[in-house]
Amino acid sequence: MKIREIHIYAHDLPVKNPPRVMSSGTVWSLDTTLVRIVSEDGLEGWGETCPVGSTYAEAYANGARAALVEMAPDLIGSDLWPVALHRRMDSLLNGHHYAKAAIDIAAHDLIGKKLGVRVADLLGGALTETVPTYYSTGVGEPDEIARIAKERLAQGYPRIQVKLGGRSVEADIETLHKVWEVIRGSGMRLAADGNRGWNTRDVIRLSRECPHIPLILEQPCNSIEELAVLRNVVQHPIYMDENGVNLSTVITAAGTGLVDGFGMKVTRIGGLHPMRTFRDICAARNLPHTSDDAWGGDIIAAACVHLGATVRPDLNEGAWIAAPYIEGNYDARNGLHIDNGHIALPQGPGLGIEPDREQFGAALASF
Ligand code: 0XW
Ligand code: MG
Repeated sequence: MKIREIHIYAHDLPVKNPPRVMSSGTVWSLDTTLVRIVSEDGLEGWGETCPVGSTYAEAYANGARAALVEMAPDLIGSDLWPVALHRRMDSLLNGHHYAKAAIDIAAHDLIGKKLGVRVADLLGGALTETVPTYYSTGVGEPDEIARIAKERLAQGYPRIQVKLGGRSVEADIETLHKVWEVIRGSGMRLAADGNRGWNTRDVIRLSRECPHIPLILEQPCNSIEELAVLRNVVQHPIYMDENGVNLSTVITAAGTGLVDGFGMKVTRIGGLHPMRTFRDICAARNLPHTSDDAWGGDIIAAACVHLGATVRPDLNEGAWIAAPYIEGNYDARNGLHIDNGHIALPQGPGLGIEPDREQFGAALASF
């Protein structure tokens, strides 16, 4: 199966009730990049990559598009099967996983359509038809975040991730205490996501002042070295998110016991093919993880949910999608939505999404 055409689109995704505040930056609207691949037999597959602003990860929208334009001419005629496709992409450009991921996702969509199977089945087989998700708050006032937590608990979310950092640690500690007051005893799991925004001093204090709260500390500090410092000092489990930039880092972090789990992004690690390996490494070491991305519409959401359906249930921390924070869908009929804290796995072949191409306007570049 070979690539005949590649088309690249840009699309604006305004944030519902803006802005969204994280320790790494504040965003009002997200600039997403879509990729449409046409195979030699005329089938189409869609991919997407959408960094959440330019300061969350080492990724930004124009960077994704520049990398795609760099690779695309030399991908025409390339094989769509993931091993060959990734070898080809790596021979054209070093790094830039978040751009390669859009091609990888489109290839999975296309192969699924060609074979008449869902992407979850290409990834090893769905273990569930309703994938758990979690709600991610912004950084906000303690009472407001506790109110949101209560509301999401009532809506059936099994897990909440509270964004913290970038302000006084006292406000973060107060927020966690107030959230715990409303979810205690409910079974709802709690992640305290610093998004790299704390120093080790503040994490140590936060952990000591929340001894009774069974939270996990997600990407508390900026570097792997700081995570290693915390490892021997704090009592709370530590998950790696932003530092998990490739499989090599994941192998080391899992193999040395540096972390207790991961928040993982499909595009950060290069797409569904490496994500599948990541999932299996985590299973081998009994490490829980999410199946997320930073942002994006129905295409990236479907990719996360298909992968999320294949994660061992006892390790599944959920597939996060941006649907609650954006208006509308790319596919009015099959677009993804959350019901009772879970997302129904799309049923059609490939990703199971038929995007309304009109929404994206003319392609920025076609090869
Ligand atoms: C909650 N997420 C998966 C989406 C946001 O953009 C950031 C991210 C995270 O966990 O850091
Ligand atoms: Mg995170």
